[in-house]
Amino acid sequence: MKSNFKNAIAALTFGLALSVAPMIASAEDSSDPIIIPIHNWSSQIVMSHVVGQLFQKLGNSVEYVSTDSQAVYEAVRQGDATLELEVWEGAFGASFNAALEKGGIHDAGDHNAVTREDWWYPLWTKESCPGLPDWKALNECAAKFATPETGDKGRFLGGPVDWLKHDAERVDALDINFTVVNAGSAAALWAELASAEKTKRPVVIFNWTPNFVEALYPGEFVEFPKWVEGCNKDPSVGPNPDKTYDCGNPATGYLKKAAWDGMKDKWPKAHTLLTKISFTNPQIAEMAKLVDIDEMEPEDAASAWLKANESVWSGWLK
Ligand code: TMO
Repeated sequence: MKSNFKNAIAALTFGLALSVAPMIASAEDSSDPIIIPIHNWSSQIVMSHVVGQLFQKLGNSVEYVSTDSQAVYEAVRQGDATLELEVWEGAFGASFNAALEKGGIHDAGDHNAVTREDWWYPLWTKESCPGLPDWKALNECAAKFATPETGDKGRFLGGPVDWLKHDAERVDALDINFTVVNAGSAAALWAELASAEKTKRPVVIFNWTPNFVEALYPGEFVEFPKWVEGCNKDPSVGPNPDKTYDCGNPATGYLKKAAWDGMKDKWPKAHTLLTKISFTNPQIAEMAKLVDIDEMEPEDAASAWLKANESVWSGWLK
């Protein structure tokens, strides 16, 4: 009786092994390169290389492609890029949602990180404009932020145009006495900050967290009317009944990963790894720091980060 039972189990196990084997064989990842899009801020570039190097540890090949940070959602939807590692709610939530609605892209899970992207000032700015962080103080102090370029209006130095596209609409909707000037690169924002620091000149620039900036410059975000769902679409939402964008960005935004729907079938192992990946605020700030303060090349920063943080990622490869 007992040995019959054992035989039955053995036969069952053998049968299972036979039927499972082809499934495992078909679950091999394609040898085609996984296309990883790279944008124009350091944490995203370093994180892309960190994850690319993890894919390589699985045996995958990867290719990095420089891509516009809004157009990338359409590229992922079409399978031209395989994934996106930093979907920031404030800057990209709308483009991501639009692509989700069209189909072909999916949410591959949240990072642990909580994000914020908005108008920001280094703390010395408050001495010239003590009503901050309330946004209404910007109007009282506009002249202190004026430059030859902006006349008697204050200057807000925004990021490159592919990040947040609606600063000018917000200025209009909230009737802020400021002009939006877009920086050509993230580096131009940091150069402005370093230059302002020399004479403690008041400045308002675009900034975000997690970032390396918090380790170098204490500062605060301007508090605009709180973000509410629909503020960017429905004029009746927010304090100005006639205009959209009359609110700040989310103060506790998400940071998501996204993937092309076809990734699950073409690179199943890499896709499983992608869904497990989750970075924290300090980890992402560190990735930015390696490039923006330590001046490492992104590839080298990624290798150094992986070497110093094996306990973070080793479990994800199992
Ligand atoms: C998209 N960014 C993180 C620079 O705000």
